[in-house]
This record gives sequence, C-alpha cells and structure tokens, in this order.
Amino acid sequence: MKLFYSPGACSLAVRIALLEAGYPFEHERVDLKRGKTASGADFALINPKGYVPALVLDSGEMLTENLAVLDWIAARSPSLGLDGPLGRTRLLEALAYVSTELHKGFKPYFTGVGDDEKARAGAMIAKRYQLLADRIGGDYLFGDEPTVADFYLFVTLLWAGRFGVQIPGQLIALRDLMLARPAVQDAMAAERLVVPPAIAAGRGRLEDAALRVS
Ligand SMILES: N[C@@H](CCC(=O)N[C@@H](CS)C(=O)NCC(=O)O)C(=O)O
Repeated sequence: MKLFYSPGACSLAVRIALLEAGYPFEHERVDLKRGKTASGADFALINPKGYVPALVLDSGEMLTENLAVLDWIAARSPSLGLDGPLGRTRLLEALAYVSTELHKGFKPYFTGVGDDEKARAGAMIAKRYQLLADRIGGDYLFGDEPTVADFYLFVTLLWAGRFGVQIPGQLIALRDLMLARPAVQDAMAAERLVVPPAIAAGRGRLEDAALRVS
C-alpha cells in the first residue's frame, strides 16, 4: 500500500488509522501547491482529484475520500470501528459529520479569505464541536477506545489549535489522549509535525502555539 499525503493535512487521519491497524505501507509526500509528488511525479496523473489522501492498494486500485478510506480500514480492523446492528451506520454518520461539517468548515482558513469570514467559520465549527462534546460516549467519541472517526476529528482539532478556534474541554481531553498514543506520535514524527516542547510536556496548551512542520 502507498499513502499520498501532505504534512498535517487530512491524510494524517489515514496514516494514524494505518499505524493503529498495524498495516505496513509506503508513503510519498505531495506538494499540493505545485501538484507534484516528492519524486517529481505529476500528482494529477496519480489522483485526478488532485487532493490527498490517496491510498494505492497492493492490487493497484486507488482509494480516495477520507470517509471511504477510513471506513475501508475499519472494515478490516474492527477494533477501529463500531459493533452492533447500527455500528457501521453510526461510524459513517460520525465520519460524514467530521468530513462535511467540520473539515469543510475550515475552508476559509485555508483559502486566505478575510478575517470576518474566518471568524464566522470559527464560530460555526466551535458550535459543531460543542454538539460532539455534549454527546461524547467516553474518553473518545463512542467510548473509551478510539475509532477511525476520532482520528479524523483529531486532525481537525490540530487545525483548530493552529487557527485559534475554540475547542470544548471534552475535545481538548480527547485530543490530548490522542497525542499520547504511540501511533499518533509515530504519525506526527513521520510528517515532521512538531508539538512545541512545553505542550508535549503538559505545561502549555496547543491553542497557544501553532503546530509547526519542521
Ligand atoms: N473530499 C476529500 C477532500 C480532501 C481534502 O480536502 N484534502 C486537502 C488536504 S486536507 C487537499 O488535498 N487540498 C488540496 C486541494 O484541494 O487542492 C476528502 O474528504 O478526502
């Protein structure tokens, strides 16, 4: 398998899921601005959608869309999904919420629009985080173990920290639990994402400092 990614982008959720599932995979960085991969390939020829994540399977088939890729991983690694008659549906419901209501809500922060639009987006995202916080099932969204939906949510929480979007206490706790997971630390190291030392040592808040790419 090979993951095409950009550091700190939503593809980080897929990397975390693959590491948590214990699947071996290769990876190649994509420069999204230039549309080139690290080896110089034209990314549009690999993924005509032009965005990450793209996961090329050993069969040569390619999966795109976070929701679909994360669902695919959870189907093969059931501990990262949800049991029960409504389990998969609840997981898809959460993945769709993270994808369409949270991830896409950050668009103004990535497109360089004015401060007013960013503030409106931030307020909307904060409201949507609160809805999750009010319904949280344990340490993580659905209980005391994370699912792939938590991995995707976690990436948006890193963005929220970077852009100063308000995060409810329950989701700060979730984010900090995620940061302590070995797979998450490996994923962040692989993408050279730096959590400032004071925060890593529990002496500061991620909100206070942007996550850096070294
Ligand atoms: N619908 C896609 C969107 C993926 C997406 O927005 N990827 C961003 C990084 S987080 C990206 O590659 N943006 C570059 C671009 O769209 O040109 C999904 O859910 O996977």
